[in-house]
Amino acid sequence: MFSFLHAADIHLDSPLKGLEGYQDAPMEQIRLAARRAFDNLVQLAVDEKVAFLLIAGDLYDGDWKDYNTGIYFINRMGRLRDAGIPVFMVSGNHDAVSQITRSLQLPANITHFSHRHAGTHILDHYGVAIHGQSFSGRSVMEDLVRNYPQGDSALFNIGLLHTSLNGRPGHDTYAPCTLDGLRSKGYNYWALGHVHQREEICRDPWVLYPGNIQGRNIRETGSKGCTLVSVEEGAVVSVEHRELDVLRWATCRIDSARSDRVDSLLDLVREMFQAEIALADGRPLAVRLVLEGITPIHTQLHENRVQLNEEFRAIAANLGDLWIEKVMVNTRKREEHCTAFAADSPLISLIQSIERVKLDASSIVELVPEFEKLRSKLPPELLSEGDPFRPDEEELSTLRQEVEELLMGKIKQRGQHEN
Ligand SMILES: [Mn+2]
Repeated sequence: MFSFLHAADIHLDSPLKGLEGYQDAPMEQIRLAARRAFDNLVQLAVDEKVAFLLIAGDLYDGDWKDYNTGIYFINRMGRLRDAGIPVFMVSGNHDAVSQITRSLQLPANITHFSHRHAGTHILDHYGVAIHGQSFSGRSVMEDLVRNYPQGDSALFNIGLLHTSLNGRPGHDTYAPCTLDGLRSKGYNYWALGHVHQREEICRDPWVLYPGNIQGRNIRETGSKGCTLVSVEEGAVVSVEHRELDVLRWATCRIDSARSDRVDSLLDLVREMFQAEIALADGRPLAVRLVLEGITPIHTQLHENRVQLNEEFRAIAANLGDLWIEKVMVNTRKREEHCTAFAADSPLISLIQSIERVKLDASSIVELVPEFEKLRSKLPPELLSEGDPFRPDEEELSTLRQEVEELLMGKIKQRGQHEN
């Protein structure tokens, strides 16, 4: 009987993007989080006395700024070497061979699979064969699985692979392959990387994304960690998610329909924050607050935004280590705007057309053709995490609400003058 750890998408020392604009962001905590989560991974491997550790790509976020990232990694791998734990890893799109121009000699307990061909390492003591191939460049568009050897039925076979499978929402396509392709190799466990949200694809055989070990921004919410796999007599007997993250990201959605007064909304927010704090189990929290629903206090929420944001921050400060990343007011009002005007008012059709405006990501691009030209000149890694030209539905909806409120306020003022 033995166990092993499967981790992926560690993105060591990934730069903080988009946080510069916030004056109260816990920058140091966020910046150090990936390393501290990685320390937790090393500690877990030692504590669980695992047979080996697998890293399924994107250990690094991109080229090292200096050698410190590599030195740090080597130091932690030395701890595993001293504990007798070997490490097997492949490179992914972020840390492909061509992406990392600096290099350091790795400790002897690390096996880094080649990008030239699929390789196999046998661990005789455990009866395990580990198969893997690294990315050579950022965009590997061929199906790497085809090169992987057939599993040896006398051994427990593991495939280590960085892939988007047949496509995953929110993740770029790299090394596409199919579940049938993976199955055809006759392996017992496919240790995948690339998708940052933990996902069990299949149990026979096991095909799994462990998710990243630490959320890095508001798109990476919830518990983060690695997967601990136990094997007995050549078969997987247990697969467990183990939390490693040191700071938790969460989105709190408040249904404002339940509030007819701002006070009761504040109570709802407090309750939701408390629930998230309980889930985070002592970790500091970074929270996005989204107010939704049809509510009678819609206009109040929009008019008093600045004051309300401070109220939310005060609630957070009172509860503990909770930072509000953003507040999005996405509520709607009960009555139609038109009811404020006589049916024959010339303003009615203007209001109706404002209410009909739909914004989606493609219409934003269409509005300004230069966007696409500008966008195509940006390096792809800038766009992979939150493309400024492709805001998500929620951001667009908030934007639309704000514009509508602004226009309606002006129209109503004007309407009153005319009356
Ligand atoms: Mn990746």
